[in-house]
Amino acid sequence: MFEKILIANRGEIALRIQRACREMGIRTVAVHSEADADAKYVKLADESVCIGPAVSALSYLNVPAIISAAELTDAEAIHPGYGFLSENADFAERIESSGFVFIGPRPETIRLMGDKVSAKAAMRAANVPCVPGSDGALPDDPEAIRQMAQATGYPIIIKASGGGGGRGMRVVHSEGALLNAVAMTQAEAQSAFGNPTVYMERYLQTPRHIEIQVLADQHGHAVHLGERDCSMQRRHQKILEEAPAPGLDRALRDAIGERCAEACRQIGYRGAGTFEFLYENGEFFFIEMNTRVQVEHPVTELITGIDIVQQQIRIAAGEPLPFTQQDIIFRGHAIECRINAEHPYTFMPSPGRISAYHAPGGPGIRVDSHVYQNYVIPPYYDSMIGKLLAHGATREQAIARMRTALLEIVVEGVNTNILLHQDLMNDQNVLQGGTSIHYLEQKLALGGGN
Ligand code: MV4
Repeated sequence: MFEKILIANRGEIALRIQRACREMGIRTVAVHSEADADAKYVKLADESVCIGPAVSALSYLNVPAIISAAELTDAEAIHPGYGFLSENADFAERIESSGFVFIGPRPETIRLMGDKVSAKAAMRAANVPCVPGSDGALPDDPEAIRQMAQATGYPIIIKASGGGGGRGMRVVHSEGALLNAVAMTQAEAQSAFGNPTVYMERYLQTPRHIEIQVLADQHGHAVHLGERDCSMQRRHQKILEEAPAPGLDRALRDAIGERCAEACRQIGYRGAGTFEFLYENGEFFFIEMNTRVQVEHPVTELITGIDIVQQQIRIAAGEPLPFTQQDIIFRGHAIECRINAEHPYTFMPSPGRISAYHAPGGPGIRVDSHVYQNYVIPPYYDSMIGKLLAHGATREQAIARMRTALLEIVVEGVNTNILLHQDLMNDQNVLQGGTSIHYLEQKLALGGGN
């Protein structure tokens, strides 16, 4: 096992990784920007290195500075967390060519999944069900595009191969708008991603966003840890996640989960990963794969009892998975509320000093956060200041516990979305479960009430 890991991230996930390391007896190196120098999680690490000024491009995205910090501190492996450089194949490659271990998939796998056309092709080849469409890059011939759209059936969606996470997409409702939409998406893709390649899919109108968590070791073993329902989102920012997905048939979950695990074996996947699906009328359609640990991973940890970050580290160190699929038992229900420093209904970010802070507790409650009273939220990074999770024997119990925790939690001095979460935990449609990806935006457009 590694003796020392460098954590190339900040905030709650830097603390989360540090906790996993400490539990395993691994020393940690925190790298931080000038804006994060005084954060308690930085002081809590065994060593810390300032890697640049506040702006991310010069610090958390500064590859030479991070590799220098690993050399300086004699770290053996680098954990990238989520966001920042976590899905940057060049970063993973530079780490490995500098003699360190990247805690994540092989660079070629990151590259394969970063290109959405090649990701879909690989998944289709591995028998993972995909959204019907062009099955590859769109051709140049306008007539061929027209026929493809006709065969796919309107409405369709044009997506940039270099995009993902909601960037570079355009819905087309009829043939008259087709060729212009393709040209516009290509032009945007070229300027945003340096790659004009676009592809076509049937547009699903009211799907849910359900994702499958997987773990794969370097010895050909892979398992799935079930699904998470992440449909509650606004502008591609998830706000609440839960597992299991309400109303999803257990046999269907096992079947799609096993397809994902088998796909991992086929492509030689390594580490933790997430298969993103759209789910509509009882059918799963693969859209993208994420090759990092996700914000919402604790929801899965709560229902499986498996520490996903520890498993990432063990896999990177070459250990075999310590369990098989049959050993994985799903217990109860878990919900996560992302706590953001922002206005609950306008979503305007609200950085600044947290003047009063009280973390909730009690049975089934977990708080993943790096903040504390008098912590100053810097204005340079995203507005998530922590995650509040509730686990219960049933969905009803998890919700009741979450409702209680949302009444206990105190975060003063900045605006937060706690009120929105309180509202959601009393919303009849949320209580029923199974709302689509459009639910929150529709609810907010109606004025936020029930
Ligand atoms: C779609 C779709 C409907 N049909 N693809 C948005 C994020 C990116 N990962 C894929 N996205 C979508 N792809 C087809 N064929 C609807 C979305 C979508 C969405 C997906 C997941 C979560 C939130 C979303 C919000 C708007 C649109």
